[in-house]
Amino acid sequence: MSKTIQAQIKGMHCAACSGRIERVVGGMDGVDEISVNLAAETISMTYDPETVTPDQVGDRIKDLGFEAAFIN
Ligand code: 9UX
Repeated sequence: MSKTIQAQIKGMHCAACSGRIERVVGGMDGVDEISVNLAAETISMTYDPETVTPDQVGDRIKDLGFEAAFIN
């Protein structure tokens, strides 16, 4: 059963940033869908909690140079 959550992203200021997050997170195992809202600096992500956790996604986002705070 997939879950959908949102995160606030710190440090995402242009379309290259959002594209990088979209591509890298979208390529992670267990991530079904990600959409990035550059203006709001948020992401919405649908994922399989048996395969990947928000913490793991947050770490990957951190590797890219951003901070992710999951909201729910
Ligand atoms: Mo844009 Mo993002 O010039 O790390 S790529 S702000």
